[in-house]
Amino acid sequence: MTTQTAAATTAAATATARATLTALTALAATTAALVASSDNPKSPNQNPKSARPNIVFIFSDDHAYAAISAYGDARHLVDTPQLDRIAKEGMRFDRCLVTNSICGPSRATVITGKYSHLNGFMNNTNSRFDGSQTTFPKLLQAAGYQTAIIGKWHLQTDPTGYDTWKILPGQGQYYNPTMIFNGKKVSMPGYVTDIIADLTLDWLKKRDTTRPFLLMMHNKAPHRHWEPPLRYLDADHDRVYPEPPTLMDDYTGRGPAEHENDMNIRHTMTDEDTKLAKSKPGKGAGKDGRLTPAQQAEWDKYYDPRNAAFRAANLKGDDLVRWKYQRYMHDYTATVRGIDENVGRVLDYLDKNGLSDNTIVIYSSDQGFYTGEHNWFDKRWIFEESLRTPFMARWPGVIKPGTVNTDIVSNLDFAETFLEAAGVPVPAEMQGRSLLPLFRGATPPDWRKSFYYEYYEYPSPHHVMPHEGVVTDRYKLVHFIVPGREYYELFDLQTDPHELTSVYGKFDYKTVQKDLEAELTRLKAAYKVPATIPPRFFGNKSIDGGKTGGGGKTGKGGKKGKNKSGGGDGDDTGGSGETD
Ligand code: SGN
Ligand code: CA
Repeated sequence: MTTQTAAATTAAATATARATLTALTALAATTAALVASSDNPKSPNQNPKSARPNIVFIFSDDHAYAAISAYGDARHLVDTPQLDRIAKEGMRFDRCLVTNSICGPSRATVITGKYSHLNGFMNNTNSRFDGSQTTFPKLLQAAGYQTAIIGKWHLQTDPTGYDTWKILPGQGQYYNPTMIFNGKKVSMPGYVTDIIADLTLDWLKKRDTTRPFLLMMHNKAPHRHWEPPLRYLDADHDRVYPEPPTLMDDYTGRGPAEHENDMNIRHTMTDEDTKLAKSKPGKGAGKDGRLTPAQQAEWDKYYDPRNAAFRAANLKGDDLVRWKYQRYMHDYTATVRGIDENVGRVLDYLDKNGLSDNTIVIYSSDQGFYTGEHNWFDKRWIFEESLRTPFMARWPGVIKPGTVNTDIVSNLDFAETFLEAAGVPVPAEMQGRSLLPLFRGATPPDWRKSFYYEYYEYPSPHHVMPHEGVVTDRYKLVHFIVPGREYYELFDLQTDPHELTSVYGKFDYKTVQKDLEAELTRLKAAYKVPATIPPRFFGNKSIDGGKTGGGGKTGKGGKKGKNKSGGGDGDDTGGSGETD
């Protein structure tokens, strides 16, 4: 069910693209070692057409598709002209589903091409990435690619498979962050998204122009606490953002999981989130208090009068929720503006230096995110806003500009896609499938029609009950798996697009339910999901009375804990990790 916006790819264009790609793939596969030296050194920035493509993989943290204008959300939260360039000049995927909707697990899936239960990174709490396993950057590196990751990493152990790694420890900080450059701690003045782009451009300028490259530019933004570039504080001119229809959701029609969550605007959102919190004594405002006095003054100039007006209004109940939603959207979209501008700088560099033709550019996020739908922020759920992540790809000559794909694709497919594009064989243990045929506009007839999802981290942060499920183009079967509290929900997205009423057990859905239950069983066997989920997958001690030996936090969301590797978002970490 692939839809092409422009009246379908012409046969000629497809044939040309296919022929080019077949030639490319064959060449790269057979002459991997030779290709590097066969690149034309006289044309340093223009990889010859015969060379393997470069890959610029831009990733953000918690970027909702609703906050990319190319995705056309009815609220039109923000204009993202630079990100939209990728969709306009390439392909927008409308149903890119993540395997496990939180950060570390998503990133581990992306680099291994495997589900969490096999790559060993099940949650952000007690998982540590085993860097000795096979990853696509390692395979590209072995095949002669230069490999670099710049920005957020969040897999606790040091990156492997990258010639250059310049990462943020843990979650990283927005202002004047600490970074780790190939193992060395460095203090970086400035705003995190700008810094990541500066380092990315710097790497591009200094790279070895005789070899193809994999460059992963991984933003921290727009992660909580949504701290904006100061230049964008007033960018929306106090716009009143339209509310999502489910802002006041009371979870009627659904089970205990939706009622018990701790990620809602009404109760969970803190004064740090809304910027009502006071500056830290001796430090600046914001979660990490790292603003300089001059930056602090800019922050105060924007927030102080607005916070005073808010306090004077003494809002309560739904009015208070509405105000918090407005502040959230202001801050969230301002951080997105920072991403958009900086992605534009990188695209411009590629264009101006003759690199665009032979470079695959990907934009995606580690997962989707709630921008007020169901009264939520955060992610984790199998429900649409967190399950679906933005995914746009540009590859001139292969991807037809302005196309849209609605097949079920996944972050499970990224590794396989990059490997095939580079002509590197995809290891049999990888569980996804290369998207190259979809890039060419020719979805194979046996492309997946159903998708398996798993989520484990519980109870903290955010108290979202672990669940697994199966998703098709129309239905979603959810199985909540907290030991002793298991239950199912079933949603029909055609009649209930906002997933408000479970029809599990309803007579009319008897056959659908039976089929989906069988499909869930089939997918779990195919993907080698353990028959019983080991308690350590949940990551927290409290779920099984302390037997899991999790390294992290207990209790409800928002409370922070530290693990041995020196947790926290601060610069006190000795390694690459932290608990959340
Ligand atoms: C922190 C956030 C949570 C968020 C997790 C995981 N709290 O714990 O809101 O769900 O990170 O995010 S905060 O108060 O520290 O911001 S993830 O993107 O890394 O999965
Ligand atoms: Ca994330």
